[in-house]
Order: sequence, then structure tokens, then C-alpha cells
Amino acid sequence: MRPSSRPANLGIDPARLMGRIEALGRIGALPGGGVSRLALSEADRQGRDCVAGWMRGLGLAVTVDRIGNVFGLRAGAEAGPPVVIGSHIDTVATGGLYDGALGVLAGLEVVNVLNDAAIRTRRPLAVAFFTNEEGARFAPDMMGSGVLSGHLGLAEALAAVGIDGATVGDELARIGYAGDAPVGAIAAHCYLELHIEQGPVLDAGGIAIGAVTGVQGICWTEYRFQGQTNHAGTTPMAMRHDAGYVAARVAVEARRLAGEIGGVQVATVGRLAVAPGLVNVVPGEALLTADLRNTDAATLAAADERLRAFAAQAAAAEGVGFEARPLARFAPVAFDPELVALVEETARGLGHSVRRMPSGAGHDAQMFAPHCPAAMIFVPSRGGISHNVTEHTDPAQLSAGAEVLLRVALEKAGVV
Ligand code: HGY
Ligand code: MN
Ligand code: MN
Repeated sequence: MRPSSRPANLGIDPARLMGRIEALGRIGALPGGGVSRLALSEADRQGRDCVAGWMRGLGLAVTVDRIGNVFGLRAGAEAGPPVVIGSHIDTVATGGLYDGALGVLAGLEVVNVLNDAAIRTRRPLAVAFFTNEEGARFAPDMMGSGVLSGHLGLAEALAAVGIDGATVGDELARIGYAGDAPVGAIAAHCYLELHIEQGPVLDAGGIAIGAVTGVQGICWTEYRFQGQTNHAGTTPMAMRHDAGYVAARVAVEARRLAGEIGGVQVATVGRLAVAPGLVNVVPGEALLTADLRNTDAATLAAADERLRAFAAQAAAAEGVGFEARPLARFAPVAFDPELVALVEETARGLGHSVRRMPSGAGHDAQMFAPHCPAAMIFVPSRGGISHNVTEHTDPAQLSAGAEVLLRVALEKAGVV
């Protein structure tokens, strides 16, 4: 589909975009750089207030739904489902300035450009941020967009208990974002998300834009092992029920299994804890989280099953009890081919190098994909680093992505 004519001299304001990114980055800023705005934390509340304030300042009608998703709506000449531009503003505890924030703030930049040029779109536009995309404090990830899309029940989400023992419902109320708008009140005509790649592909290839074809499958599981605390000196090895030893074996197996499967298979043990965690006590308790991902659903399911079987066998051999609790299960998702092509053509039309690619990271966009045309625009991550305080993308690269977003959004919303 060729992009039709549209106001030629429109352009984003790179300094204004960077100004908002840096201003939001000061909320939850970590000493020495980076950001921590864990979902529904005080920093997340401040970030939400800041972005909702910018939305209102741009004349957007702000609504908050019952899982705390925030939409800023810009009326079009016609009523009907809006073109939604979204992402998230919560971060992991070792976050950077751009993961999530770029997509939301580039959406505000699009609105700013349209307001400045007094351009009215045919369809309404909405800029949105969704609750708990990261899943770092409360599993699963993509929680707010997952409830919106029906992937997760509202009650189940509100009851989710975080790694610190708090519940989503209590925390949402505490920060003042337990909205009263029904979930799903705003149905998207289509969904666009600008995001940093968070991987090495674009940066290594010197490519400016990624036209994202889809998102790989995600499988998070929490393993808990119950052994027997005992004396480190007096307990013969054959008499031990060492929960920590079993957890360590499972962690090593996860890594080995990923290597054996090969291809795009990845495995991460992000949380590994033993109790009581004392030098002279055989651990009686252990907890481990396994994050497995693959673009192929069957391979991913097989990997999950094999790791779970290994854990059961290792626990039995050590006389240790174990339970496995699913934390997140997302099937691989394909984005709308026409929209992906539009992203690719638009990038090329702006003179940017572009390539099609799957996303290794999960995103809110994947929750929209089954319900409306959805697509993502990637910009490079320096060294492929993300979920790390040194996460970086050059301002010119950020602006290039925002420019593509502006033109694709205009193409989908139409100009009157
Ligand atoms: O885990 C992810 O892929 C995303 O950052 N929530
Ligand atoms: Mn993200
Ligand atoms: Mn992230």
C-alpha cells in the first residue's frame, strides 16, 4: 500500500522529544545513571502523573481504566475506534531511559506536531501507556495490555502478588490509578508502538529502523524447592536434602538445554534465592525463575517440559519437594503484514535503512495483534544492551523512529 500524500513539511521536534525523555528519566533516576520505576511503585506513580499531565497539556482527554491503563484521546473529524500509539513507562530495576518511555513520548510528540500544525485527523488518535508491561515486580508481564486484550482476567491481575508481597489491586489503589473506566472501553482501529530493539541486530548491522514482523513466545515459570535445613559441618553428604543444590542444578540445566536446542532458543534464570542463606546452614528452601523464549511454539513448549522434568528428577534424587508455578505464557505473535510493509516503506521513503525482524522482547503490541492490525518500529540499542542502566540509543536514531511513527500514524488516521 503506497503512503498517500500528507503534509510534506511536517516533522517531529527532536529536542522536544529528548526533553520529555530526559524529564521522565529523572523520575526514578538511579545514582550514576539509569532508572528504576517498578510497576505501581512511588516512582511509577510520579511517572504516570508526569505523562498524564503532558497528555492534558496537549489537550488529550485522559481516561484511566480499572487495571490502570492510561489513554489520552485526541478527537478526529469522525468518531470511531482511534489509532492507538502506545507502550509503557514502568521499568525494570536496572532500567534505561528508553525502554517503553520512547514509545509513549514519541506518541505525545506526534500529537504535539499535529497540534502545532492545527492538523485534524480523520480518525481519532490515542496515546496510551499500559500497566506493568515489565512483569518484574508482578508477573505476568504485559499485564495491563493483557487484561485489555482478554489474555488475563481483571480479577486475576488485581490479585497478583508481587515479589515483595504486595498485590496489584492494593498498589493500584495506593498510587491512585485504580481507574473507573471499563477495561476495553477504547477499542483500537490499529496499534503502533515505537520501541528500542534491546538486542544487537540493528546496531551490529548499522541499520536505522526495524520493521518488526512479530514477537517470539515467552514462558516464565517459578520453581520452589523444599528440602531440610541442617548443619553444614555435621551432616554427611548422603543425608542432605539440599534445596539450594537442586536449584543450582536446574539453573545450569536451563543454560545447557538452551545450548542443546540452539537456534533462537534462550533461557534465563533471573531470580535464584536460597533460605536461610547462611554460610553454615544447608539450604532448606530455594526459589528459581526460568524465562524461556523461542519463535517456535512447539520448541518452546518442549523446552519448558524438559526443564520441568529435569527439576522433578533432580529434586527426587535429593529427597527435596518441588512445585512449579507458571508465571507467564505467551504464544509467538505475528504483526499485520500490511502495517509491517507500511513501516518498511515509510522508513525507506524517509531515506532510512530498514530490515524486517522478529522481537526478542515482549511488548504491549503483541496483546493488540490478535484484535486489530498492530505493528512495531524498532530503533537500535547501542551494543544490544537493555534492561541495563547503560541502555543507549542516539538522539538522531530516536528521532528517525519517531518520524516513521508520525508518518505511519498519519497514514492510518488520515488527514482532513
Ligand atoms: O520481558 C520482556 O520481554 C519485556 O521486557 N517485558
Ligand atoms: Mn519495553
Ligand atoms: Mn523491558
